[in-house]
Amino acid sequence: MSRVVSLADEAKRILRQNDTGGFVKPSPKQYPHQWNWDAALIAIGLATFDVPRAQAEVRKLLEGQWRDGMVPHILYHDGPSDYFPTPDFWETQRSPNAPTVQTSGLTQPPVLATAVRAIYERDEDKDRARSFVREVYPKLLAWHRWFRTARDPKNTGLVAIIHPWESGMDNSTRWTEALARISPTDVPEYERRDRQHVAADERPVTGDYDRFMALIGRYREAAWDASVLYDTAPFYVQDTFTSAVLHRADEDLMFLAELLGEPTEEIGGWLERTRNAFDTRLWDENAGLYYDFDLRAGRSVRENTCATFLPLYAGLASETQAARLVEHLLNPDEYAPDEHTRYFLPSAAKNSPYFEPRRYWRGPVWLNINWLVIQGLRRYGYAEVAETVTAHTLELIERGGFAEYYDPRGSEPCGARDFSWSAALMLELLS
Ligand code: 2M8
Repeated sequence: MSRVVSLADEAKRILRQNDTGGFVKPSPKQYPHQWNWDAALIAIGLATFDVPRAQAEVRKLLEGQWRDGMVPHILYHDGPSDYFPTPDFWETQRSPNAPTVQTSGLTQPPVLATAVRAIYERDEDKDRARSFVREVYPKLLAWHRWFRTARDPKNTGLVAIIHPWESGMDNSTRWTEALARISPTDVPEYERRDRQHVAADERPVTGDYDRFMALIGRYREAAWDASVLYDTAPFYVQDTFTSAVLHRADEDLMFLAELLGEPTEEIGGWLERTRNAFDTRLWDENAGLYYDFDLRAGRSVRENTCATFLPLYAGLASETQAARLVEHLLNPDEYAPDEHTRYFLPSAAKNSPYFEPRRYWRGPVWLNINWLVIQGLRRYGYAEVAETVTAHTLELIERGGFAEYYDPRGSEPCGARDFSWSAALMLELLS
């Protein structure tokens, strides 16, 4: 059997194994519920061999949509498990917008419209494909509108996140300073469970985890009301990553709107405003990098992480900006392999004082990030670099299995194993 066929078979086995029948868990242990961007990325992979199953994954995620349009970050379809936070911890019933199924009170990077377009394009039965788009389109539009009202009420073109978990890159080095300003004194009582299945040095340190919980404590007191949180949330950051993912998803939403003959002016306005804001607020001409903007501190977060490459994926960089980003990517002091690291793409620059090669989002390689960056490099014509990152991605899987993340110094798997988005995105890469 060829190398590619056996990897693909193994990836499908993992997706089937993690399928509860209702949704696909991110991994057999550690993450037993449905997560927002995991579900979208998993659906992209499922669509390569089972379109109806991919559609079902999207429908299941949309069951959790809040009345104000937010699609939440965790859905507890089957009640509590050994995962913490438990469904009750969020106290989301305090909000009049919460849905019937129990969910978290946060959101996550909006890959969903991109996934719906991918499912549409893969589906050979175009009647079925179109009626699926017709069914979910109003829900996608409502979510994208929610981002603009709840997370960018001043209409800057950049959406903010109120918790590191909303970025999906929960423990990124770019949150270090913003988290340090949060007092961990009013931490709600809680018992951490994320180190039952994963080694402690691969998970966030206690001080950071306490702050994650302190933020949840504050937000549930505010009944998860976005207008209150705009003024009071201690963490409020215009995140390059989320805004870039949303911009790309707006492009895909525009495609879906045109397909259905729906109005497109509103989406066109979002696309334009975000494009301008990336240049004026996030691009740093001296550094040649995109930096997040911390609205509470009133300044840029000058941390170099893999998030800086997302404007390539979203088509937000000019040719010149793209060339400068690729210089950073190929610099061995930052991201490229050297005598210390072997694989693309460390999740934080290696020369950051906060870089840690094994700790969750502070240095390890994540395959969803590699996949997003590969799309971006291809979009800007850096085919050879994209090929190199692809080859590294496949080699990591061959050597380390379908892990949640990998130590870039070798190929040692870290975090959870049999990880669904790693399997799903490998299928997409090979297809
Ligand atoms: C990780 O996040 C959860 C909290 O949402 C956790 O650590 O408990 C992150 O990597 C996040 O991006 C991901 O969606 C989730 C499930 O894979 O795990």
